[in-house]
Amino acid sequence: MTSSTKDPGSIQWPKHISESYRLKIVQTLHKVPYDTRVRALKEADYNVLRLRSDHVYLDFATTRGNAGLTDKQLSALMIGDEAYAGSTNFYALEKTCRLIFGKELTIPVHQGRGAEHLILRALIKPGQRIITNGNLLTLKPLADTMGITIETLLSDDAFDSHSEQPWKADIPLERLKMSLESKDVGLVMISATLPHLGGQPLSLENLCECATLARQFHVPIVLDASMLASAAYLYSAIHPGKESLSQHIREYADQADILYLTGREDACCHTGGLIATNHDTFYKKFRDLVVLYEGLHTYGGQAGRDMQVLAQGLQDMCDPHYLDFRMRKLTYLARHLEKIGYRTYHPIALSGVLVDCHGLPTSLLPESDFSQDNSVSISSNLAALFYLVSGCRLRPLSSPLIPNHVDWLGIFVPRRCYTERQIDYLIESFLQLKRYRIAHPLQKKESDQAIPELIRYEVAETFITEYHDDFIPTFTPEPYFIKVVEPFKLTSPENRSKAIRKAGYNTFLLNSEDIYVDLLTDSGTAAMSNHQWARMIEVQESELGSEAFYLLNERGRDVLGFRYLLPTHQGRAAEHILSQTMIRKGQYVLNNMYFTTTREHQERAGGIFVDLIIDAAHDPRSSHPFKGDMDPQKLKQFIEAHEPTTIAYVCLETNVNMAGGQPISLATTKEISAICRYHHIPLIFDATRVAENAYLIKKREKPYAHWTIKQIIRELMSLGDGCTISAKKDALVNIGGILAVNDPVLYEHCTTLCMTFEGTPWCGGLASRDLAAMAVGLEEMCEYDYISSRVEQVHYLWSKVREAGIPVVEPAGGHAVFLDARTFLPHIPQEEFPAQRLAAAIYETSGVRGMERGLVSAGRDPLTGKHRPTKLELVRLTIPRRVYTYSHMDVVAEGVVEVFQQREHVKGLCLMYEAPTLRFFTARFELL
Ligand code: P61
Repeated sequence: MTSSTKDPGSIQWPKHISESYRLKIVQTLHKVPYDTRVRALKEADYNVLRLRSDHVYLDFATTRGNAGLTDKQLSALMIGDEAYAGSTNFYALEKTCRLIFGKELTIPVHQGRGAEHLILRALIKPGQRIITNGNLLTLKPLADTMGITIETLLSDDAFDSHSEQPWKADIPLERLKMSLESKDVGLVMISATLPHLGGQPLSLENLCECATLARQFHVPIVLDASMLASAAYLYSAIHPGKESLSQHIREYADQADILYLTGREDACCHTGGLIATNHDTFYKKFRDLVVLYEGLHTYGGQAGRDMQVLAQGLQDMCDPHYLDFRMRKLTYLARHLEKIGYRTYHPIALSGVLVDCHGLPTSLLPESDFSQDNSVSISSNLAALFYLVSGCRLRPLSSPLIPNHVDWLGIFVPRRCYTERQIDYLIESFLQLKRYRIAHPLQKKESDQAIPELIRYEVAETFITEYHDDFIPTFTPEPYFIKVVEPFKLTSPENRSKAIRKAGYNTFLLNSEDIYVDLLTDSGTAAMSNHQWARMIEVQESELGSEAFYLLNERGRDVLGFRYLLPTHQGRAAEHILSQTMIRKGQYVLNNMYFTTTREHQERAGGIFVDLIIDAAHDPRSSHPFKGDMDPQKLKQFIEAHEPTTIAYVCLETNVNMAGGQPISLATTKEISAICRYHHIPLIFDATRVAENAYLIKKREKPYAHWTIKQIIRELMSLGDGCTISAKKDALVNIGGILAVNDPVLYEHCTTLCMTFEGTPWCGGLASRDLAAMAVGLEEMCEYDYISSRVEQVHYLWSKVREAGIPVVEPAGGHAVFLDARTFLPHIPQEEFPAQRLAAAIYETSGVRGMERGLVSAGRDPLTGKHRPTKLELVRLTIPRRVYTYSHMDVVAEGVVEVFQQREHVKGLCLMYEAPTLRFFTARFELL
């Protein structure tokens, strides 16, 4: 853990491999009800490949063109140079091909089949043959149209799902030689992997030998490099050594006279492809043809932006960390399917998992012999059944890709798209599938149609015996899939030691590029949704009465119920305006615990901060379900002891942050509200985490179990006179705040201050697009599927560390897991800042960044100048919304456990520097 106690190089961490990226933009995902599925399948003529994608819940029919982009690819989309000729994006693509494949000459094409078309037109004469290792998906229909014969050479092993042979895409050399000797071979076209075999790879040795042979016969060798990174990755796994993934990619590419690819596989693009070569004669032929079929040789039928995205995607694909995770995920899927009785194809590669339909659990099929009944494959039937049961789409595989005697159902896992929980849903669906039986198998409608995507089926009578209700998985899959990711890396233990020392043992002072999983805060760190982005792009920018302001106003009023709304640039700005407007010097402000910025603004406005939270809140062990509640007795006593007029207002924070993300209850808040109303004391909410609070009310407060999240929020807010919100939390935006009140006079005063400190009252210092994102975020936070998956993810981490015996604040809160540093590090006295030390140690060990919430955060008493006493000495592991997955949570838990096991070696800190206000942000420490 620390450099002084353990050799950093000896740490084998993490054992879990999680995604090498965090989520940046998500796309909301809705389940498709059973009735819709029945209708949709019928409309699609029982061929799942004909289904509309919005009728599909999770789509595992293909890996092509549906990956999550990296953030750099997204920005590449924005720097499209759409010049007709000589676009800068073309030169970027050309440069990338030189760098990665060592090919000097590049021709862009619209996608892979555009490349195949040009290659065939340019290099094959009528009557000649092509030898391949069988990647026929797009090549076969093309060759058929052009009257060209294709000969597939593969060993028998390739179609044996039990054989563990690692190089099933290899061409048997003897057979290649014999074919070449027949003199009519025009091209050898070899694919680096075979997607219809789950992505089985070609070995570098076989490629070298094929290339040598082909050259002896003066036949060009063409490499389909669409999944070259995958092949090179699998090659490195079998030949571990010093060479990097990029070096292996280059070695494969060096063997090819011509290389081509679709950008829609390993490069994770949605369109685009290219041909690359070092041979001028080939290049000239392609250049002459590309203008005819694709576009000019410097854009080849792609928008400038798509060439830039492809260039970026090719660079991104050379990072092995993602492939490590992908391999692990596919292995996990295959192992689990086998465990529940399905036979899968071996070995596992990087396109997907194939289920062998000849080895299915017998219960699934009709009692009569399936193959005698009809000509439709079992996999096509099973795909239709699977869709009906789960809403998920899989791909039945058929000839000519695979021989007639095999029948596989492919689960093609899109890249960077689905989470492990969604894979779990898929596995669970396979389990559910066993409850069904096909009653009447599918029949082909037209006998002549051979293209799998276009075939139509019908059923004589009912397709399945009986439908059982939709199953409810025991876990919550995320209600969104991934659209854009932000890659990150785990730095070395040495780097982390250096970084934390340089940051003065303060996690606020670390650079984000040194962080692995960043749990510093849930503030402004959410992944926004496709809907938020769409609105952001749609709205017109204006600081005077923008449409986005009115949209925000309407949504804000709908969700919160207050009459007047002012946008502010973030939460503390709303607190500033409110405090300055409502507090007279010397007045009390009564709170349920404190939040740093809130208290600071109350005190700066001349207020006297008072904490009236229930006692249980100060006890990390207490499992009181509403530890955020203010104590009504304490409130009454306070009012009795002081005049109501001495109280500026009561401020109730929802899901109290410093108490551990603990909610307030509706029952107690009703009491507090009644007391306030009786004494004419305004009640103001800090509604920053009101949706999480509402979710916990729904779960923990019986009378509201059947209320919607929005109804609970409205009920809660109706008890007060206004609220401040940092929209960077529950409202799912990266910047923004809200001040909302009912009183028109108060609103007018706030408006004036808003104008002075923030911006016009129609923008609050924000861009109109930020208001639009907030408006959509306010709605999204009320969606039950979203908020439950969000809070349940927090609970998952909480349970995981708790089960490992680590002291945490009880019960689980809404936004973070709080470690009790006093119990974790009992040998460090509070004056030596155990929570600060623990946050630093967790970072040093695991790259996970948390935040101190103890003595340092509490600051000094303005009167005595001493540290403010605080019972809670916590480290907060705060989970950003929609950003991390369950796999990341596993890695975090593992890191914390690692520190726990070494805890007695951890020493305290001494404070070296502190700022006069909010010292925790910039304080510096040294090890004792
Ligand atoms: C956080 F270390 N919270 O939790 P602003 N009210 C509440 C908040 O949680 C909150 C604000 C008001 C942050 C950011 C942060 O000491 C710190 O939009 C309940 O950040 O201005 C912010 O909203 C203020 C972290 C703020 C801190 C202050 O991570």
